Amino acid sequence: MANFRRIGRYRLENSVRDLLGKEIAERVSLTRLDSDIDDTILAGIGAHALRRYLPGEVLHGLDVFTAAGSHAIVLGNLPMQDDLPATPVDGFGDEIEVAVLNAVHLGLIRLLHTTPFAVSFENGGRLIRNVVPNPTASGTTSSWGADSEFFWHSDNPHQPFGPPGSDPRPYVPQYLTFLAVRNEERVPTELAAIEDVVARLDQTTLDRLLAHEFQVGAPDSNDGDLTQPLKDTPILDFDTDGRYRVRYDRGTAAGATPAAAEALERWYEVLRGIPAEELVLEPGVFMAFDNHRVLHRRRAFTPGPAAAARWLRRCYAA
Ligand SMILES: O=C(O)CCC(=O)C(=O)O
Ligand SMILES: [Fe+2]
Repeated sequence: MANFRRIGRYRLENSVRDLLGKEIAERVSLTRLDSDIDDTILAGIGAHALRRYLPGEVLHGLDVFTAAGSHAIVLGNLPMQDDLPATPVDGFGDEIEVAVLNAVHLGLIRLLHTTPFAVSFENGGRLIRNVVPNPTASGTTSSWGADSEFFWHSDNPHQPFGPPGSDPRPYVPQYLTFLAVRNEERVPTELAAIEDVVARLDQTTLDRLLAHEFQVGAPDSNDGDLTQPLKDTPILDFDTDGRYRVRYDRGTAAGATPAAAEALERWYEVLRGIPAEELVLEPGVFMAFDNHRVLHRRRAFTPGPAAAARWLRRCYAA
């Protein structure tokens, strides 16, 4: 069967990585830059250096990503810091210590022509989510979990889709961006294109998933008392360009009618066999994907020693 997944992949030469790292480290060393207070300044520093050193082909790929409607973009071998702190397994660390990472990450979000944002009901309202094996989240299907599989899902699917050009915060985030810091466990982040799922559904199931007969709740990562489930909503619908988009989390989606529950069961069976991209995000890899048109998954894993455990940095963008 055809495969609809479109992922742009790029990797920097070591010489480019080193020039970029040197310039950004110099620029951020003069002041104390925090991702929650100084995000615009960090983005400016990062974007300037990236525009100066990235090859034209990579700049072009970033430039057209959102307009082209690709599912994801991956850029490897970005500069890291020599003086990386221990993995903040309890969720939060000193953001000032990772200013180089933040300048790279927020600079790339700017080159995508998107705006980074945080939501008040998750991650303590902080801009960057440390995706780490947090011992307090064990047994939960959360980006802080490890021992449970985090099955195919979209992030914050309990929110409605927003009209283009809105304040993104009350809506399903359109883009998820990640900068990988550590992944010695080599745990992949898997991506599946919504078109590949739809192509494998029978017509009855597809019609039912488009009906306003589902309830979709907030994931475990949300501060429970601050969010409400969305009711009488479809799992699938169409964006303003007529493309399918999806809102789903196995743990929080339920059918409100017997037919809807049955369709959700069929959908789950199809997802279990869906073709996917398995991306082991290594240190220095940036990845962004369209959370409206991509489902993602992370399987259960055994974390390495806490200080060097898997560590991705995630930021929503729209
Ligand atoms: O750990 C991963 O690879 C992805 C986790 C996840 O689902 C998320 O951060 O939204
Ligand atoms: Fe997620």
